[in-house]
Amino acid sequence: MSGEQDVAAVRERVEEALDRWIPPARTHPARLHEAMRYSALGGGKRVRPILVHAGGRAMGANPGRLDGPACAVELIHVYSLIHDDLPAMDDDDLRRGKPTCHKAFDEAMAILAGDAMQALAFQILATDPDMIPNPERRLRMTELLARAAGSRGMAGGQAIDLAAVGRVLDIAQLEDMHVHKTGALIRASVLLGGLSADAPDEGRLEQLDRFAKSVGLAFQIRDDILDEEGDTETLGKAQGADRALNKPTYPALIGLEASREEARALVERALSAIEDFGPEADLLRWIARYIVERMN
Ligand code: GRG
Repeated sequence: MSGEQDVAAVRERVEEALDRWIPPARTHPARLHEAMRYSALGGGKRVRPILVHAGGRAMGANPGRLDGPACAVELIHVYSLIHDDLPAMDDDDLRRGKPTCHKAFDEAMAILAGDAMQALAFQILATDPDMIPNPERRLRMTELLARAAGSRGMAGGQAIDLAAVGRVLDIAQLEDMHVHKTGALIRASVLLGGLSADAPDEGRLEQLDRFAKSVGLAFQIRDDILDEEGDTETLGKAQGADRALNKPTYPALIGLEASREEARALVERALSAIEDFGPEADLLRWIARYIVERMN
């Protein structure tokens, strides 16, 4: 099976699992369930669920145990996108190629859909009958996801981001923002996979964590590069560069070519963290490369 087919199969099983976990659109309260399904189903690259499956496979976990944690991280991610798109935050009209949740529904429903998704993520970790049954392990996984999503993780990263508006950040401050805002959930994804194995070796989990830290930052740098290229394409070179200077990004701070080089170097560092893993880590290797080469 090629990397693309492998990833397509993971996407499909996660999509089906999300469809089962999110209540049907016509069930009470229907409008909220519609909003949740609208935002969570049929879109997105599903990078975090793929990382759960890839991390789990690298540690020998049964794939059936991975769909629950994969859905849980994707729900946290989608909730963050819905809230990030609100007028109080980024005020975006489009997400995943369609109107944002608050545009398709309304602001109140978008807030509630995000809230309910966050709750559902933890409901899955607490109740999924297919996940690893060991209660201590499940508690550890729950704590891991809660910390990654919370004030010292993703939500904290968003607060750092909001505080940075209109200020000039140096590279260390920019990295600190990304480590929290996107890096924490990416790290948690790989580890939730690894923790789903029967008896995961702590040393190997540590290697997975080093892999995920580098991949998380590379993901963000690639995101900044894609933004910069998009801005330059749509606004023209001078305006694109102007706009980039107003928001803290890697290309704005160190330039496009140095950003590309940094993303490549981070992926190499990620790959070297797991170099003694066998072919069971090939999906992890594939997704690391995909993250720096992706075009959306
Ligand atoms: C509102 C608590 C709260 C947090 C928001 C992650 C985040 C924090 C906001 C997302 C805004 C954003 C554009 C961040 C840059 C990187 C990123 C997370 C992009 C979107 O993730 P992808 O590319 O999206 O994985 P898809 O749609 O493919 O899932």
